[in-house]
Amino acid sequence: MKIAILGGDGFVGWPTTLHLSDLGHEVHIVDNLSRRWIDTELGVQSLTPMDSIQERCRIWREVTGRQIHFHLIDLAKEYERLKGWLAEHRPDAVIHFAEQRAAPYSMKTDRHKVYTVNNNTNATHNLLAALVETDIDAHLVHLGTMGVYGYSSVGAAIPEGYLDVDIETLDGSKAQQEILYPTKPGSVYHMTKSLDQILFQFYAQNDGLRITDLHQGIVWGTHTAQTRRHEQLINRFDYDGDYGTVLNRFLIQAAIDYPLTVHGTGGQTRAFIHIQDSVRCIELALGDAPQAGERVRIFNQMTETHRVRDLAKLVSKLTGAKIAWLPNPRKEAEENDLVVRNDQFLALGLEPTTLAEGLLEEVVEVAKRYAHRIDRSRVPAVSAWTRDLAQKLNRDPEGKALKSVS
Ligand code: NAD
Ligand code: USQ
Repeated sequence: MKIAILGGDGFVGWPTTLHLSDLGHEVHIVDNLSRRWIDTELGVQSLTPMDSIQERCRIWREVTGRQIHFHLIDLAKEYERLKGWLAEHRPDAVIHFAEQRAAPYSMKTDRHKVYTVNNNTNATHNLLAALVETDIDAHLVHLGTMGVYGYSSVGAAIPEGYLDVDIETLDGSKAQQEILYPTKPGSVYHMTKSLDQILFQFYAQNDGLRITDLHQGIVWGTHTAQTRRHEQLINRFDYDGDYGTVLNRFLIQAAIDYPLTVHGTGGQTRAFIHIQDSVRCIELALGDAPQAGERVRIFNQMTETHRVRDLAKLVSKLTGAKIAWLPNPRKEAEENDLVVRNDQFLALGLEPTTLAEGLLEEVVEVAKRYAHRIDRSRVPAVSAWTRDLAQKLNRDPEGKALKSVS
């Protein structure tokens, strides 16, 4: 297949690109490299040294003989170029990772909120409109988030996207409807993924676009089978307070002897998936495309759920790291249960990678190797969801005063 990977320079996009190229597909990365610019804005860098995208593609060709093509396009701002690119290349499938994906970054200031909404909703809508306009029948696979469901627990498992409801009609009988599971996003970033869902619903129904939306949990780990093949193929690894995600953060914190930054009681339960399983799920979703006219196919892309404090205790037991119990900068439930259905990927053959000690240790090893690249002052999460929370958040785990970086 000819596959366009939008956002293929990112943390999940790059290993997916390598995985699909390894399987023999013709792969084209389309990316505006905005994530690299955001590192510059924030004054941080990936824990792992990332080469330029062109150099990464050159190394892949040297190692495997396979070519990955790179195209610099801003999906949110360059509609005509995107349309022209699609018309010229006519991909069989499009995988859409190209959004601003950090909840804390999206909540930093009003400017960051505006950027995240403009970037994410325009990128998605431009893509949909361009697919219709160019009359390309590509399977669109989008990376969404478990966060659209809001982690609420009413004592029932979260289904895969849709909910059957009974509605009382005017004559008092019951009408049945299948609706999108009610969204309850917890950040501006998560809100953009909820908006994406509506855009997909409309274009599938109106134009027959074939769309799969993958509601993914928190991705952890760093290496995949392909990124291990050469040190210059190494994946991005975010550790900072905005882009670093909880389990990967705990693992690098343990590696540099930094107290594990648990927000609040650590009673938040979240869904997780290892990066190797994430790329495998995308392969599985590609092989199971909907027909034109079908509703959007929604999968929950996660393999297990964990409570934040349990992860901290696990990492502490494994490494001896101390745990810091910090005021939570986010407005979120202190404690929640989370039960999630993921039957569809299991039925397609996903064999979940769980929190095996070996893989946790692998991340700690990577972090130790590149520990000299870590700026400890960038570890704390300084982005607060409300003004009140910002006032409470004034000390980092090492006792230094915190300031919000804008
Ligand atoms: P990332 O930030 O590392 O990668 C996103 C890529 O998209 C970057 O290379 C960036 O330059 C590019 N991009 C952003 N806006 C663009 C635009 N307007 N035009 C062109 N390129 C643009 O993110 P990631 O961690 O690889 O996540 C990829 C996708 O998966 C995101 O949509 C995210 O919401 C979703 N997701 C990620 C996680 C996770 O834990 N990392 C979990 C669930 C879902
Ligand atoms: N947390 C801590 N300490 C930390 C960092 C986070 O206790 O140092 C807590 C947070 O308060 C939150 C939980 O851990 O309760 C998860 O935070 P996170 O930063 O790991 O994940 P989140 O902000 O939800 O976002 C990440 C990705 C996003 C993706 C989402 C999937 O950045 O792109 O959509 O995970 S999900 O969480 O399932 O919605």
